[in-house]
Amino acid sequence: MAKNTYDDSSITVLEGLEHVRKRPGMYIGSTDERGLHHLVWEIVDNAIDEALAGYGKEIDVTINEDNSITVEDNGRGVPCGMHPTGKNTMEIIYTKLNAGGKFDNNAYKTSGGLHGVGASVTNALSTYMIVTSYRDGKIHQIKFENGGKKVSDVVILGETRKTGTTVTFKPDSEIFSTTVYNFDTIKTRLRESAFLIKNLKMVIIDRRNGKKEEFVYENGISEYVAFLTNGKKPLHNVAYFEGVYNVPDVNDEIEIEVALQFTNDYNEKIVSFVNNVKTQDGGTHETGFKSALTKAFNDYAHKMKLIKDNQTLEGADIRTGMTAVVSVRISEKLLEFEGQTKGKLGTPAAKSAVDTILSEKLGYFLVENKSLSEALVQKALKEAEARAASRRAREQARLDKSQKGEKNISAKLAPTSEKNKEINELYLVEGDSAGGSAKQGRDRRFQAILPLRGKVLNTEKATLEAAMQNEEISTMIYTIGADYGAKFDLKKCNYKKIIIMTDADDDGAHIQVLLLTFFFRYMKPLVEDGRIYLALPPLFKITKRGKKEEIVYAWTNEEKDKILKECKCPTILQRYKGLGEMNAEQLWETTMNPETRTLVKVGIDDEAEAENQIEVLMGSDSNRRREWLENHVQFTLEEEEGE
Ligand code: 2B7
Repeated sequence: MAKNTYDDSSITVLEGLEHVRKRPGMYIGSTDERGLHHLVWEIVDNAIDEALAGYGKEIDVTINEDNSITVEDNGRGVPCGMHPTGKNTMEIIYTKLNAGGKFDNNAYKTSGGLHGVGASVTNALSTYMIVTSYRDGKIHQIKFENGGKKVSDVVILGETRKTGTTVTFKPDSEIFSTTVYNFDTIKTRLRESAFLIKNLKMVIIDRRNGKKEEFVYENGISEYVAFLTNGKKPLHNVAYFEGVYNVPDVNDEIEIEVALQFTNDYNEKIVSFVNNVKTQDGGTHETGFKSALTKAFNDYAHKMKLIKDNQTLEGADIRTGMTAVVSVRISEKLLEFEGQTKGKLGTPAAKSAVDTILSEKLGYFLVENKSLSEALVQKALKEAEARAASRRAREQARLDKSQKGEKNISAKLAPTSEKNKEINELYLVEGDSAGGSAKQGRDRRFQAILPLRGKVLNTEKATLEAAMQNEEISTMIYTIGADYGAKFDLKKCNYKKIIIMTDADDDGAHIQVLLLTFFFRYMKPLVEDGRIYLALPPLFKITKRGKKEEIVYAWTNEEKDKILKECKCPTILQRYKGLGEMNAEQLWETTMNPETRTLVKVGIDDEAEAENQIEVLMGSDSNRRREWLENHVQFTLEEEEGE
């Protein structure tokens, strides 16, 4: 190379990082909260790769008071010798885009092939970055500022006996719409990595408030599954399978790990990973997993004569109530991703790998655990029956009612006039009269109304068969159009929002809870995806009788008092006892018009806690319920407002 290489390359380096600043979205997806956290993942992934290479057991992430981040590992320390370009290797790693490849030598890179863009991107989008390498007995440090501009060359700060790397950076507020880090987001991600890499200790410290949490799991994904099913009633201890698959025709192998557990509920949850990165949309490894599961159960059921030769168990029926984690490790050269967000594994050999290894090992497992296996086969059969019963019940109800000339409940559905799953809303409305007003008041283009009669079935107490034969329940499943349990498919859901609209009284609250229980038990992804809402009808209507009559609404006592106090003219106060007291126009204006209504989005803060509360509050053990209420609810007498 010519003598002026140094100058030439320093110019391209600058251009590289400047391009990152110009088009951050191209490198980190977005400049919102997600992008902000991406900066952390880039740095942490390098520390994880170092641990995977066999160096370092602990990674600490600190959110500093000023929302800068410090990541620390105890690996070998970033190399800090001279690079052939004449620059220090530390400088290259943090200023050159995708400097990766040249330095790493582990087979399965954490972020390889996925979104991994390298630590230099974090540097480019930070107001400063300080990298310290503890290596060869010395402390080496380099500093950057203003989007990756080197402050000075690597300096030796002193001697040390430890090894490892520390990186501190502060995201640039000119790039990001927010620069406030979220403890829970980082915590969840670190915990996930700790589950995937046995014995790796992950620590998060929040200097803004002194919070600190540590995660380390010697049983890896088995503990992950136990964590996910915590609070549910498990039917057995977590089962764990692992193996190495030799990929035919190429000199390469795929490592697989699967952990699974069945519980007595109706949801299916499969979480999958490739090289420790979550595959949001599944892919070939998940396909291989499902295929092995279906095969192994059918083989077993046939062999043990639990089903007839010509009968088969359907995969979704088997998977009902199952929680599984599938983790595969694949070399970079076999990695293929699909889909717009690259969240789906495409590598064909990954299907064979999981399918082959799991078919064999699960086959042994089923034979070794006969009573469990038989119970699971019976559970799958029951599931199939319930599905058929649900179909029959809907059909029968339709026939019965059409004979009597009555309208069947699905006929009570007022559908939307336009078919657009991306915006359509389904209102589940308590009672026929409110249903009538809602039908009149709605915007029929995108709002569908399903009136529900009386109390909804308590799905926590009812058997699966009873639930599926219940007209309201089966109609909701049918109307939503995405099936339930293991067969539930969010993509098929006909509505963007499902809105529960009840009276603002005790009965209304009860119906809300019953419906939420149903969604939580049978269609949990709807809740997780944030599609379930509660409508908030106003409590008061205030008619101001000034020169011109004006009607205003209040949602709380405070609001009402304020309106009454501030109004200079006579008023008429009406307390709404139910939705039925509102006419169509009022219902639209206060509760259904997207411009003026208030909706509460239902979410799950703490999965295990939610499980437990539903079981205690909705289940059949009245002692536990009483105990919980005594410990958690303070009964106070609230002064009833004059009407
Ligand atoms: C692909 C690049 C980024 N790297 C090494 C070696 C160790 C090492 C790193 C690191 C994040 C925050 C604390 C390899 C790899 C660069 O080459 S990066 N440790 N930790 C890290 O970034 N932590 C390495 C071979 C021999 N000796 C050291």
